[in-house]
Amino acid sequence: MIRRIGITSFATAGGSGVIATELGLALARSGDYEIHFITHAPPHRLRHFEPNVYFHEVDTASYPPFPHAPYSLALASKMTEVARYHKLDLLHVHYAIPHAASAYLARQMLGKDAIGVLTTLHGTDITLVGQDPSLFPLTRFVIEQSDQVSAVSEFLRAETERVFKIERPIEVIGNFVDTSIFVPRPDLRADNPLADPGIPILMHASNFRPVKNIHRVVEIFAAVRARMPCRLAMVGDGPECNPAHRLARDLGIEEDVLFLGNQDSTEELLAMSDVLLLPSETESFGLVALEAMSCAVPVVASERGGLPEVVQDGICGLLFDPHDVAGMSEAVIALLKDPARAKAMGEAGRRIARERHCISCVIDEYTELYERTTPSR
Ligand code: GMT
Repeated sequence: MIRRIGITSFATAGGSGVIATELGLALARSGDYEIHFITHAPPHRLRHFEPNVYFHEVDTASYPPFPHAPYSLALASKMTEVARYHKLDLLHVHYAIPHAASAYLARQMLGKDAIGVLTTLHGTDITLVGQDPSLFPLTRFVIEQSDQVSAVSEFLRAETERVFKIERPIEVIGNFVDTSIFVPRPDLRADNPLADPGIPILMHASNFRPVKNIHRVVEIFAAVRARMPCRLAMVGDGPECNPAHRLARDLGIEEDVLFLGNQDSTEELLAMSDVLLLPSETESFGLVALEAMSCAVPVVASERGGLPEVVQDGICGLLFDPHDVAGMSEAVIALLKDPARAKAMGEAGRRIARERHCISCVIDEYTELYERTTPSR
């Protein structure tokens, strides 16, 4: 019997939206699921028509007395409507705030027809946003009220329990990567459009929020650039983009830093790079690190959060305190000067991605959780 799942996430390029969309697509392709994306815009990775996949756009009414358009309420209404008319079996919401709150409200509105709610915690919903005093009680409430809860790393589970004093069970289901799309590309490396032949590429990809420590990326690059020719490619956009631009100019390395903005083909860009830099203040999982590993690119990253669960230190990457610019730049220089070691690390990363973090490795964990997700009242 086909199961009908409503999936809500942010529709932007961030990791939680990517995981939500790719999971929905994989479930729909299995033939056992009908997927209804309920989001503010078409999900970023929903590029083609796929059978068994539907998109329901949330319309937000703006009206003069409202200080802000009430998106969370419009989302709850849409979830209720879609659940009723498409006979959904459950709602799977990604990122606690506001999605789990809207799902809670939808479940109440459905009354005797209530469906189960699975909430997947992704990171900043727990480590940053949810801890804002204005949202703390609501975040705790919706985690308690969801029928099932999952977190993307052991770190995030422990942090959720510690910060919110949560005692209910939280399943850990890590991020995954499509290892047939994120592949090593010797063809792109040989004829690299990002730099002249023989010039190594350092890459950073994120949403350029303060938590990503973007200034450290530029400083690490400046230290490496002072010792050898190389280029830095910055993929993505966000509030720290302009300050990073200024810093690159102030450090006199502007000409070697490419700010590429948001790009669709992360898989190609990562495959063109020699090292991925991810010195985040914290990172619940670090999907882009996994995507780089799948492309056989070594990772120099922060040792914080869930990153050590993904990037095995010394095996497929090197981990440091996120403010250790000297340590990270020396590590990058050592890797660039020792191609055999960089290659071995890249190959180890790809092996780990394939063995532990491929979609088929995690899809059963989600479907088992779906089977257990029935409304609690
Ligand atoms: O990294 C971001 O700020 C985006 C954020 C999101 O919600 O899209 O990413 C979080 O979720 C990803 C998918 O589970 C994780 O891989 C990222 O590590 C996590 N970001 C942080 O914890 C900072």
